[in-house]
Amino acid sequence: MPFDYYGVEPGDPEKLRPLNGTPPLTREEMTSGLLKIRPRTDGRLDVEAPPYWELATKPKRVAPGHGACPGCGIFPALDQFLRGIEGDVVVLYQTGCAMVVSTGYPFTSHRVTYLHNLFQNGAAALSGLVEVFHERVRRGELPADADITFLMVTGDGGMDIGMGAAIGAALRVHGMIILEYDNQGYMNTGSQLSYSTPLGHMTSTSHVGPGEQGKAFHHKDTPQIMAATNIPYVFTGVEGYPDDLVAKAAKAQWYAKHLGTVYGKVLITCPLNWKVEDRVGVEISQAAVDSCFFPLYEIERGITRITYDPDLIGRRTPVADWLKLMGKTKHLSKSGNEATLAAIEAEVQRRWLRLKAMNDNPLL
Ligand SMILES: Cc1ncc(C[n+]2csc(CCOP(=O)(O)OP(=O)(O)O)c2C)c(N)n1
Ligand code: SF4
Repeated sequence: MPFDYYGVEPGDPEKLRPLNGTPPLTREEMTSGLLKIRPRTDGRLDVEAPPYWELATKPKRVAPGHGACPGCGIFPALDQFLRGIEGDVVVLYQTGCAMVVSTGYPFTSHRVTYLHNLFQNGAAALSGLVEVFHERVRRGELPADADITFLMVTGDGGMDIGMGAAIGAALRVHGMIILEYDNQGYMNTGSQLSYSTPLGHMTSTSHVGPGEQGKAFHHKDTPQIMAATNIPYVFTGVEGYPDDLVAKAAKAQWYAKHLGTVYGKVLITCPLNWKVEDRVGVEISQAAVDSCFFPLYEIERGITRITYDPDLIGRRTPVADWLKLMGKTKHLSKSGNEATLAAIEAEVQRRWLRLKAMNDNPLL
């Protein structure tokens, strides 16, 4: 009898069927030909992308009809990102809402090759797959023109528990993209705090009441952690600014294919646990950017560039305006919480000024 773990069921491939009758996508269907990348003399890239609406005809790699809550920001943001990626994609999802709601056997929402892995070692597993792929091409076991982009999708909790594996993949320079959707908590298991939950935010493990005012310490700066591994490309994005996200996806694909690991963090809205209406996700993500809580920028071959500067276009808003939009942070506008609000504002401004300095100085 072949060795296997107790309780593993192989499943019946005959039973596995796509949601809504949406069949797997072909490489041709996933290639728009509308995105142009040109390497510059300084080694960085120029991207020529059409307006976002022109990419609307590109089919969705994740079929509609999955079980995410109404208004969940994960799949709109993921869809925007994937519209900037051309051709064949293999995706690995770490455990979390995105995986759970899209893979209820015998259904699948994934119209491309999909893997699920243990929560904490997705980056290790996918980096192994990347190497297997290149080795099999080298041996002639796969066609010489086989061309696949490898993408790992993870929540912010996955980037806590899987941080070591993600840094390991980055240090080994595997050609793959790690895309973190940040909903500021471990939502699939009941909205526990993650290290990306900001100061003062309410979660099921950072309460609001007489003895506690939400999370007691600031959120970790994951893009800066990943940038410190010297990977060729790091970026941030939100659903509310799709042209920015698509251009970054195109760069991410080029770097993952030619130079090594890419990391991107996309802030998304979780209506259920942020206690907001289903329809306000875009507005909230834009407010997070305009208040400089979540700046849009990239670090390309070590050079930081702010890709959207609300100060320069007169759109800068107070952080308090963003916090007022969410049930989980409404308490911060009430009397008694002034010190926490001031601490959030001070930290947002400190990180923003540091980013501006990095934008202005290629040595930083
Ligand atoms: C090693 C391990 N620890 C804990 C869990 C339980 N667990 C499953 S999903 C999840 C939270 C995931 O959070 P995140 O990555 O932020 O994704 P989200 O649910 O917010 O989409 C946890 C703790 C697990 N599956 N494996
Ligand atoms: S709990 Fe939040 S992140 Fe998870 S599916 Fe619902 S809205 Fe999306």
